[in-house]
Amino acid sequence: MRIVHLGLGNFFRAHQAWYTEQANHLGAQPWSITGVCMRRPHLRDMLVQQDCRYTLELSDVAGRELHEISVLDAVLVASEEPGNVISAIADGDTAIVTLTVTEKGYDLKPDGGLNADSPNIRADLEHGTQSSMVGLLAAALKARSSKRTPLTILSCDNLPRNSRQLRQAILDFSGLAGLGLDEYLEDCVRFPCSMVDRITPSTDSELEARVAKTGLPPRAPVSAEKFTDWIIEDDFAGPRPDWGSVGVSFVDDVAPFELRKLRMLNGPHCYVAFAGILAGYEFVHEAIVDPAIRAMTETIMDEAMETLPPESRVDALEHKASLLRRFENPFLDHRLRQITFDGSVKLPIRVLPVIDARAGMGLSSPGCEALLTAWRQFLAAEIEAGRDLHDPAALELRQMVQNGVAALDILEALK
Ligand code: CS2
Repeated sequence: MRIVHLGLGNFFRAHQAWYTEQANHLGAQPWSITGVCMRRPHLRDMLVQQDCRYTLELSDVAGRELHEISVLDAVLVASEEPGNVISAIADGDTAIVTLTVTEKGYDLKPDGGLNADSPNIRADLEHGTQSSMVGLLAAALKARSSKRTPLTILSCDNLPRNSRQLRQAILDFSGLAGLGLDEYLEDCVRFPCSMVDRITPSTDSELEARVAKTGLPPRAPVSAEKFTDWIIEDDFAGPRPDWGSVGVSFVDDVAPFELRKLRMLNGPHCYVAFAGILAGYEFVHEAIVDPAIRAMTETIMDEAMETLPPESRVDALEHKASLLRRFENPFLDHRLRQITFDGSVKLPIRVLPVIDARAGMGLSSPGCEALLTAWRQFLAAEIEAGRDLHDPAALELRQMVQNGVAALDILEALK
């Protein structure tokens, strides 16, 4: 059986590919994964030179170890060959489509539903192309719908109700493009939500040099922490790899886990990144041992914790300690700058709901406010230094920061 994965970034290669490889080692039925790079061919060009294999380095505070991953059977590039991606998804051997295309890859409106004004979506609707992820999936589902074969579509991005939001975006697209997918989706396609967790830095030359010394596949290695977690809503349309035997949890409701992750890990992570860069650090493990940054990070975690449903708070203190230990991992070269990207998309998901929930409880949120201030200061410093703002709203951000607009008002204006 096969999975088609959209978004062949480092996170997928450290997380879902690793789980599937482990499940294959247990025997039973082997699964393969066809990986899809959404835009650039560079990764495909490197991976095909080593038979789609690559090296994964895992680390914790005790050190590093290397693994070879061989679960990919092919790599496609959506921007060059959308037809082949559509055929791979439409193929009867494909039972699951997984995705890691980052928050902005979903082209959602801030309050949910498809953003039909986004340039890629507009282009796909006007010209019948498949330049957006939603347009590509809709075309593949259309191709598959004639045989009405069941399919599971599993989002692995840091979005609340990730697969459910994707389903709505596809339905919206189908309505606007007149594809008539509603009945097929209702009857045959399941969209389980999932919570994914494994800190995965971008590849750097030091990692490449470490791997080059071994006999393992040298190109495009990935590093990640040993810690990993994957919680999936138990709602599949057909078969799945034996992920349950290698640590994946299947649950009725992912929401408490996803809330805890977004609010206690991802929100504070953003603070460590903005404040850390402003203080002159390069890596997460350096910034988190700075006493002032650590104290404020803990405050943000505590504020987040108080907004969680009771079932997610049971082991919250232990959870917080474990998050801080993960941030301290000295063998993981996780650059702060990587986390600063796309702040205008991340903060409304990771931080604003905490501020709103606390306001509803009559509580103030000094930690979250410090986080937003750090973001605003970071943006101002980047503009001052003449650097690119890695953010889909870069133009608007630049203008508002230069006009002295406060962080909360910036986020409000971007809604
Ligand atoms: C990070 C995440 O870059 C970021 O925004 O907060 O990628 C984080 O490392 C992962 O979600 C951890 O699972």
